Amino acid sequence: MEIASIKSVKAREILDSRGNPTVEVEVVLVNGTTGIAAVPSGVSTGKHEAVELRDGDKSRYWGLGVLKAVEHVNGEIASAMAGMSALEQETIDQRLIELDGTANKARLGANAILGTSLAVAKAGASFRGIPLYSYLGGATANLLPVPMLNILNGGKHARGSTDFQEFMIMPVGAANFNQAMQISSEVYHALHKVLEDKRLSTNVGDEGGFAPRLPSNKDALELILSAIDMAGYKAGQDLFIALDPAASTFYQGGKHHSAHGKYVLSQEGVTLSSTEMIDYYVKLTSDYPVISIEDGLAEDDWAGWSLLTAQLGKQTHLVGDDLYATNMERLEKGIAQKASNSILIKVNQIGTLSETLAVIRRAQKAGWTTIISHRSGETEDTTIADLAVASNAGLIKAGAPCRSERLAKYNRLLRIEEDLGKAAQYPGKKALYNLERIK
Ligand code: 2PG
Ligand code: MG
Repeated sequence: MEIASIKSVKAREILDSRGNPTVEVEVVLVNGTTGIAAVPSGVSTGKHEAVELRDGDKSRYWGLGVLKAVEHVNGEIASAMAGMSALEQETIDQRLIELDGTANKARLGANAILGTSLAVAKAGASFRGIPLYSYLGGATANLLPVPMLNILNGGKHARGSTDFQEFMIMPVGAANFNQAMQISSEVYHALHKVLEDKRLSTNVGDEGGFAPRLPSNKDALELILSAIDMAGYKAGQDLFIALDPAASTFYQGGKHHSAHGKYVLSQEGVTLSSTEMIDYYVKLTSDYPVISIEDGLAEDDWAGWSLLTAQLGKQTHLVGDDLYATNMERLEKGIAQKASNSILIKVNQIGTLSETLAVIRRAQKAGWTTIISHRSGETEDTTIADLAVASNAGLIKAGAPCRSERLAKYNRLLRIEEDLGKAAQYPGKKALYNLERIK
């Protein structure tokens, strides 16, 4: 047997940042090299995502246990992987897909499959004696991403706050990633002060951003502008604002005929049609330095997405998250219908590293931008930081500069920047290269 062959694969149930069970996988090669990876988990999950297998046994963890997925790794998956080379990621991932045999990884569980896929990649990198980002991206992987930091949480991540799920800052004016984190942390702490001064809550939501009770999304934007100003920066120059309304979470009815569905902003007390929702964004982007809107419309409102892109696509990133679910077929449909100009990438939406990389490459080929993303339920695993550099994505979203499961990713990027030394590049505004107002 080759020394890079897989000797054993073992999974265990660990807990994520919300205290819910998730899968961790450990791969050991014949020469003793190991790779370990933990799987993230979302709460505003799209319906087109690969299936996260949960036990449903109400006597444990309110039904959220992952012992079945763990069993699948320790049994079927471990047997299939034994003897395969850890250096052939695509062959490994293909084998996992075939073994599962379903279109959405429902049989073995996308959590079981992804944990294995990522752990094999880490073992491979470690076998080669190089960092994961260069193992996956080669010598040209030197682009640090512009971080998109979710400093104000609402929606399903902080009930009682805003209707929109995420309000992010993008420090495009920084000279490098290190400075990007400094600016972001300063603005985050200025926001804390702004909230305190207004006697608003400084408690945080699932992704470490503040979660004050606010009457409207505009109030959140005003607070962030005040914070940017207080920290001594210029909005629209040093920092842009990005939104993830996660519109599928407030979209109601008309499932198959999106034209009949409604967007219900309950905090604001308004109900909007798809076209009215688009008008809302047109107004918002003209009133505020909002450069990016993720999931502005619902996951099956294809007609609305094309309309939104026709109206705002030259000046604003329109990012499909639930819309594409990191799925190649859905991405192809989006490219054909000009449904957006950017895609959010989440490894657990699709379930293997190779499929994720293929989706990133396809989107880049179409001239779109790609944002590597965490989930609201995270662990100390930092794979997505390496993935962002490996794929030259240029953008990452990993939550607020608060809570260690979020900082783990940003801190990993600080180390990568140091490791790359002079070769490291920070794109700044160029990360938004496909927008006319940036050129
Ligand atoms: C999103 C994500 C991450 P969740 O909607 O983009 O911020 O949330 O992981 O809960 O789906
Ligand atoms: Mg989203």
